[in-house]
Amino acid sequence: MTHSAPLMDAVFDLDALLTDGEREWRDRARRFAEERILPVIEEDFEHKHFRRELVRELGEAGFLGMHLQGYGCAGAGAVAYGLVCLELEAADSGWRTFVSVQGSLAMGSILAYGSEEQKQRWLPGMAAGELIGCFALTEPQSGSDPAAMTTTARRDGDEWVLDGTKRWIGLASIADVAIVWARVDDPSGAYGQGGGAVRGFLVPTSTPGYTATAIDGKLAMRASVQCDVTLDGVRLPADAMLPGTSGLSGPLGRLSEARYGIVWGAMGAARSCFEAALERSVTREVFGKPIGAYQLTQAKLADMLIEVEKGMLLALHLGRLKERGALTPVQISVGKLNAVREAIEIAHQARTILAGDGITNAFPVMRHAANLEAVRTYEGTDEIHQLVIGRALTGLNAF
Ligand code: TGC
Ligand code: FAD
Repeated sequence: MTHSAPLMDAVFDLDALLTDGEREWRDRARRFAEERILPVIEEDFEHKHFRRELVRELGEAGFLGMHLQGYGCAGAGAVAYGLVCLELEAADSGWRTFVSVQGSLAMGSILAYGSEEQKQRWLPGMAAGELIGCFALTEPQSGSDPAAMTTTARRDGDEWVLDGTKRWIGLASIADVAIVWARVDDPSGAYGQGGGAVRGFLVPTSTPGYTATAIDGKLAMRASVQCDVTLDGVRLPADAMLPGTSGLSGPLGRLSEARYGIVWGAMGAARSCFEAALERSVTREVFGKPIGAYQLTQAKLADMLIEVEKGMLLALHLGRLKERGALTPVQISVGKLNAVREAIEIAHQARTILAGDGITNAFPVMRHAANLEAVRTYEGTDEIHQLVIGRALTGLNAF
């Protein structure tokens, strides 16, 4: 499966649009994926195993919070971060998700909204991979509509008391700290408009009343961990609240960061599927010829290549906008929707070329296809992003 990447690079010459530093980040992530993830991923996916020992190695490689400034983070640009997401997701979406949850959602929340003390306490260890963070927004009855959340934070003297349930929280059972989003129960209004503002809280997971249970029975993202979380009278000191944000714009702002990573990452999964299909098309003979010699196969390969390369060019364009501080949430919705939708189509087309063997784990394609169903749903479903784009086009809110 090696000849296709140079072929693709040659078609659009994406390399020429990158800096030396960006290529170095990409090559480092590609090596990490090839040496540390790919040799074990089929086994981990089969046995539902999250390989925790890789977390420190990801930290040593500089990938955790790599796009953040200070506190042990590398301060890399948006394109370099995107390329790392792409290379990790080319191995498995679960590892790109790890980097997204840890770096963009958890560390990103602390850096953007935390006090200096909170940043010093958590960020260096998280950048090094010594500490793990999670981001708890979704609830059993509020996924697409986080405004419907019912988790509360009640002020009791000098303390906060958190009660509620969260669902689908990545890494929650292995995390050291959870960023929990809750509605403040404080009629005085001292902690946000009308006393019902959504605020973020730093919850050390050793706090009594915090319970995380891994969700079993997943047929996607099997090499990563997502949990149900119960918050039962979780008592926290007054300074557990993130001081720098009040309202839903706090968590939604961090989602924008993670969604940006998916714009690149999904193209990694797509590239992996394309490479597997291309390789097979020149080695598998049917009716006396390689299947790649048939026009129908070539049409599929051509369409796959076009969408991978278009997706990467869009990701690069969004990355350059982000580096200029000009990237908008609507543009991110366009990128996320397109990247995941096309990656799913590419995975399905690749599977048809691989045919019978394509349903086995001798190829990565079914694993990517399954993972991409989760990626399609989290960080805003297709429908949510269509509605974001539709609202921007028409000025009419259809949620
Ligand atoms: P609305 O209530 O009108 O707005 C609330 C405030 O938020 C602001 N805002 C944003 N800010 C930054 N980035 C964005 N993408 C933003 N979207 C909205 C908005 O301007 C407003 O600010 P302010 O100051 O006026 O209060 O909400 P809305 O109508 O804009 O949004 C509705 C909707 C449906 C788009 C939003 O609720 C949404 O995106 N829902 C999807 C929920 C979701 O994606 N959850 C993901 C949970 S985390 C996760 O899945 C992790 S997966 C693992 C991984 O990432 O790998
Ligand atoms: P629902 O909101 O119940 O949606 C059901 C269907 O209705 C969808 O098709 C949706 O598009 C559609 N729909 C909803 N509203 C409308 C509308 N107005 N118009 C038309 N259609 C609509 N969350 C976290 O907080 N932290 C995490 O770390 C995290 N990681 C995750 C990892 C995985 C693997 C998964 C699967 C999920 C994760 N999530 C996480 C949760 C994820 O963000 C939610 O699953 C997602 O936001 C969708 O919510 P839901 O599943 O409750 O679907």
